[in-house]
Amino acid sequence: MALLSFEKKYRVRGGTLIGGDLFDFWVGPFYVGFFGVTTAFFALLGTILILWGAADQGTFNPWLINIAPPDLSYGLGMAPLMEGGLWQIITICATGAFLSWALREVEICRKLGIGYHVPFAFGVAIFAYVTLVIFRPLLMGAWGHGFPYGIFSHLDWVSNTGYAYLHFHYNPAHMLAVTFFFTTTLALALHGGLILSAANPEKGEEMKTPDHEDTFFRDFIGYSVGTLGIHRVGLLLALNAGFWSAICIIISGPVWTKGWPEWWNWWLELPIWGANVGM
Ligand code: UQ2
Repeated sequence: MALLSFEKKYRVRGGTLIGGDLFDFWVGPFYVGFFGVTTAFFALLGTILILWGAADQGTFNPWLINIAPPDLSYGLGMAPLMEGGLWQIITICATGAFLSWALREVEICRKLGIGYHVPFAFGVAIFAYVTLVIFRPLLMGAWGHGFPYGIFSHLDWVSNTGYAYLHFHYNPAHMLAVTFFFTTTLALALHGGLILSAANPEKGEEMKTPDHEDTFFRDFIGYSVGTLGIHRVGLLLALNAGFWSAICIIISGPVWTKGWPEWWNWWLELPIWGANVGM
């Protein structure tokens, strides 16, 4: 079906989660919906507050703008606007915008009758963000544990947080997350390469089929995961990268307060070594 006639067929009312027909329309190519309105509201308000914070800070240099969370002494209370209060409201706006964006994806999925894989995947990214700026600060008793909104300032936060646990690469969940990130790039490189090798031939040559793709990997490693399977593998790898990132930071502080290298002492403390070995 041609794109235009397909869109005419699916661009019908229904499938909304809230608001009935109220915002059930398109603006140009974009579906609006109740959550399109709330996305726009939160994103606009959050952006304006960032610009306000930048003005107060005295720079509009995008590298240097820094919206810092409140001092730890404010605990889980509200802080004055220019002492972390802006960060608190911007965090509410960001979370509101991300959740609205995910729910707008859900409404579009419902209209089309397709699965919820995309909003679910985005939900894992939202989970990782909310873990950093809401769940972990809540568990540690102060909003000041959230990360600052700024390009260099958030890098400083990541570096400082890493050193606070001596060596973050010894965090086992961090190891899993990094491994999933790398494996995701491996899978996407294999998949992108394989598809282009078959489906994007030289001028004058004919496009090859999925059988060619399967056969390449059967010849190569004796196994093909299949054309549907590779997308399942890809989604699984990518979701695990985000998920274990959230786990690796939520356990740093709320569960483990010492250096991460020391966590591995459980290995030395196993009762299988000689009496003169281990701790
Ligand atoms: C494949 C296949 C595809 C693919 C790819 C493979 C025809 C078009 C990339 C090969 C992938 C395998 C063997 C699994 C890789 C697993 C990890 C963890 C990197 O067989 O089917 O479809 O794109």
